[in-house]
Amino acid sequence: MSQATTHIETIEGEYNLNNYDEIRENFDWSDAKALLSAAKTGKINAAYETIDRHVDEGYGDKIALHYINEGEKRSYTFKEVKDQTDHYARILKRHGVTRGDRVFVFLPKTPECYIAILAVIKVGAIAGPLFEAFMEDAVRDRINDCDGTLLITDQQLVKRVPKKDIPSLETTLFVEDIEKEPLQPVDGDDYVEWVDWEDGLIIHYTSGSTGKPKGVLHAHRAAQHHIVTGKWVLDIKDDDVYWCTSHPGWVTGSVYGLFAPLLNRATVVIQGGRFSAENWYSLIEELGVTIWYSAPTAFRMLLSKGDLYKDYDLSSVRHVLSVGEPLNPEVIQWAWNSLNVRIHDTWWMTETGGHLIVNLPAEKIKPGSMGRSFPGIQVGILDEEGNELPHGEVGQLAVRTPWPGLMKEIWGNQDKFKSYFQYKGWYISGDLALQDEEGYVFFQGRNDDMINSAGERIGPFEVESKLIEHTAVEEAGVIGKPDELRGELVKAFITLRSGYQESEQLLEEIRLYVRKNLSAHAAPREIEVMDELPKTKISGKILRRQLKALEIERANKVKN
Ligand code: 6R9
Repeated sequence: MSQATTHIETIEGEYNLNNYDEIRENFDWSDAKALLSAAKTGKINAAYETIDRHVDEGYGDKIALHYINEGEKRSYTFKEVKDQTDHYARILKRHGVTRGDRVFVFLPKTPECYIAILAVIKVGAIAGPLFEAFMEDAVRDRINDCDGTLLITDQQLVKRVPKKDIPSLETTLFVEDIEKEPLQPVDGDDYVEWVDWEDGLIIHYTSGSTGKPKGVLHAHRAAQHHIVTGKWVLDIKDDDVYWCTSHPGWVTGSVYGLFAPLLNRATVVIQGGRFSAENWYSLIEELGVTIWYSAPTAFRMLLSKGDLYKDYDLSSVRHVLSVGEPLNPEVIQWAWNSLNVRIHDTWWMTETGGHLIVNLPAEKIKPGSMGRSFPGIQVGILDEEGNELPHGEVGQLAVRTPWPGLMKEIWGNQDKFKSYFQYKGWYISGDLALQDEEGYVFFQGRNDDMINSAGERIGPFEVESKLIEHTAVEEAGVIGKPDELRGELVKAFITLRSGYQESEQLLEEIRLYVRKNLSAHAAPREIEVMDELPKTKISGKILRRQLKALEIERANKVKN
């Protein structure tokens, strides 16, 4: 058991005087709904709630977005974002986009990416944001799976869109062209399509341990979950400058990079370009970031830069959060000692649509734990029969259904959808965990073969499929190898076809093949050639668990 005994206690009254005991006690999801203006009407539009509403309520001049990328800096007020989303919406409508259509957005982390997503939602269509590093296969599989009809991209990324293999795709729009068109607001024009709470909002493709990525569809009702967790977990107040480092192609980037902060009228920072400790620290200093949401790998990268933080004034930061992978106590300790902040871990998944296990500001943090269930959420640790286990025992991490952010469906895959709900009244996460007497939950790993590298979900099957497409590869088994910086790194065990000789050059070629066709983050960092892969006797399936055990055994040998 990895239960930690040392606590960093609360910073009593430092910045947050909310009475969380009272909040936990009195919480009701109807309070979350009441935060939305749509609560008063039968219909909703999450894009309206996110942007237009604030303009209607008199905050049009407030800064909604700051964009910063290698010296380039732009800012947009809520009114400007509204006008821009109207502009995009007008063009989408001109191209015949209607309620329920799947419209993909394949753009780098720029204001146009955020605006495009919001415009799609505004006209009642379902937004399909794609991560900017995706290569041809990843793009094709996703758009094909849900028959996307329109794509918003740019002249660079379109090179990775194999249009001829995507029959449903009728229209491709380029931001360069959209931006060139004059903004022509027609008085009285309104592009907001009022939809039902159950209507589709956004579709995120995410990996599991088998098969291709699945399309997790969320409904507009999730806005209740977004707004209330933005208020209590992100702790957004009116003068906050909020920065989430994730791209909206990942669920953290859409829910907590876009919806939750803007629903709460925060000023949101969008940082373009790659990670660099210097750029990150200077961004915080320059824009006066107050709330910062990132991932353990990023924090570990900053930690590895030693005293660099001392060169910057980071005193604006008052609240820091983490998600996506286990947050090690060392990192919490580092942030506490060097940056003088606590890192608040949060646990949730693409499928859950919003935070479920959290550390509320000013509540006690137990390093090593992911926190406690959000008010209104009940966590259970279940055995293999679906019975609840006592405190301290490791089992399947489950959550009582339903809650507003919970996915609506897995696109075109009822069986997969049902597999999350095999025990009546519970959602099964696929994670293993234990819970202590105070309700703190301690992550113990995955219950399947899914890989988590730098907080990103990678399906071994997808990588294996790509590997065996290479002419030299006979068979492949892909696992997450424990790694200090990234949590896990993608490691492939392969056998070679006869006639091929192992060489550095060949392995590099295979690696680049996956990188070029699938994506950089899924490409194996290590490839090991074996004479034979371990397999089950009966079905001949590759035993990933055995490969993983081998790696863990090797790592332990090095340590001892
Ligand atoms: C939001 C997001 C979900 C999986 C999840 C778990 C892992 C997420 C974590 C964490 C340890 C945390 N995970 N948060 N593990 N501590 N605080 O990450 O969604 O990409 O769908 O990944 O990530 O294994 O099941 P997603």
